[in-house]
Amino acid sequence: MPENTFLYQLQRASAQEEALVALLIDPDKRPGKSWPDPILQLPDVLLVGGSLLTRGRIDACIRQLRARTDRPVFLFPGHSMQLSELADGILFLSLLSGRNPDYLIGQQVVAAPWLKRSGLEVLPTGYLLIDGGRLSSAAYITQTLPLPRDKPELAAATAQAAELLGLRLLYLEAGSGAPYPVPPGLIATLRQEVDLPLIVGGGLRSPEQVRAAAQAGAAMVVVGTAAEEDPGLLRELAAAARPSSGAADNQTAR
Ligand code: 1GP
Repeated sequence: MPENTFLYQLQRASAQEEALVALLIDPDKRPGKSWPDPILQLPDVLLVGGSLLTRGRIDACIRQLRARTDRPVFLFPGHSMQLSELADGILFLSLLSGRNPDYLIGQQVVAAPWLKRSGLEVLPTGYLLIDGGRLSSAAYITQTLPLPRDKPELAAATAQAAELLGLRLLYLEAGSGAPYPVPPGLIATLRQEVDLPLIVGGGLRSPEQVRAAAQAGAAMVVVGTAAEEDPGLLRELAAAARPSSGAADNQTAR
């Protein structure tokens, strides 16, 4: 695995108790230009996308981000309409927790010819919705059921299928703005059962929750809503994800 890939960074993070930090930028909610510049230096990667975009434009959002930060930008597409060659890479998601063929393979077929030519780093990712305490936009838009949060054996079987199918990452998603993030116990179970880096997002609002996810085995935590509401909070959340580098970040980001 070439060391300059983002997949390599995730694999390395997977072996540690610290986690990388992703800031999710939904162009509908808070466009690229409205983020304070120092905040955009904090995450290891910027994810751009959303379950449904009504106004925001991916290209315009990435251009705004590029002008203000050198952080890598990866697409986190809710749909094959959310592609852009301005990004560095893409989480190429297959919604394995659901049984909607369009999100398991249909959107991917539409996107594949473009992606093959794009030069983007493609990260084959099993996407698992986990019940976060309310109906999420992702579950509604895809018309799929999330995995129960108290049945880690179901999530583990799904994760093992992802690994055996050859996917390289798993994204455990409680849903944007979820009342409850993915339970640390469930993260820990998957960490034991599969040898894939785990991305964990949805409902992470406090340093304690972020720390618990990192300690349970997340290779990367994703923060969206909490930072949209209070961009300054990202500094604390990033320090909780990777305490050994938190102090340095605090100094550069002020
Ligand atoms: C959603 O995991 C992300 O896809 C982020 O969720 O907005 O709750 O941080 P939040």
